[in-house]
Amino acid sequence: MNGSWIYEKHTEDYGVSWKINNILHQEKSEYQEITVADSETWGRMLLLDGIVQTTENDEFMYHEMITQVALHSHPGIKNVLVIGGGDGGTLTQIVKHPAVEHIDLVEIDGQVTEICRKYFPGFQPGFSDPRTNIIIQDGIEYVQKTNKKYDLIIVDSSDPTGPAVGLFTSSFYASVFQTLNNDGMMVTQSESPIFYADIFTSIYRNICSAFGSAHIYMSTVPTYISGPWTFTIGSKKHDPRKIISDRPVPEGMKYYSPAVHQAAFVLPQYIKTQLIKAG
Ligand code: AG3
Repeated sequence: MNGSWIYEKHTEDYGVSWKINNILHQEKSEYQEITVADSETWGRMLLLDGIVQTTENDEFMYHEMITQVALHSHPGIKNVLVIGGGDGGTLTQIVKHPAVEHIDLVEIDGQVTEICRKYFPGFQPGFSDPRTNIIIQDGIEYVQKTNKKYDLIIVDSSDPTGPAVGLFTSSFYASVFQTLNNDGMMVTQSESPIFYADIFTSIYRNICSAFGSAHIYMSTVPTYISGPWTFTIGSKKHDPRKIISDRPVPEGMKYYSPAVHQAAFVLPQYIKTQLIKAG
């Protein structure tokens, strides 16, 4: 296959086309169709059930932001749990912090991890770090059953269809709350505020009801439906908007900086209105 297009359909009247050079891998796992494509503009791309999950060239805009904000606002992060994130991009950001002692990554689909290890060399540092422990299991079941407690839980899921549906419910956030230490923090990717407006507001409501409050911040990810992307934090104690001063920013950040950290919590008016309407 040479120079063909992948069409990513989002709604009845909106879709995106990606010109790709090559399909490097495609298979149907127990849970989903996994595709690794090679494109001129975005480099290698991972698609699950036809939806772009990450690309070599803009992954930093997502992975730095889903990790570094919490890692720079919680002063005592030693044990981290990542739910989803089987591509290794989130892991690769976390291991940049020497203060982190242990990371459990719970991914439902072992094939995603296998394939990404092979095709995304940029995510190798996360997989090969001795502090990383990969568990192939349903994240919902894991937080219901585990006796372990974490300082930080990151939910790096795909959209709320297929295996990820349960990761957006209030009962899941209640289990996450239970699985955190007394000053623990959680962050989840919370979708496009435009194309997933209902999900985005329901995540906010559900995290508020589990944690008493929730904090939203944003990034822009060109390869996710139209760009604007949200993250939502539930925190038992620490204010995620306050940057701790004694944790150095890892070298080589391409998106995150303390100034970006602060600015990311400033929400556009249309989003504030959405949240007010949602109650
Ligand atoms: N995490 C978020 C993917 C969301 C993509 N959604 C979309 N394009 N409609 C993917 C895993 C990255 N580590």
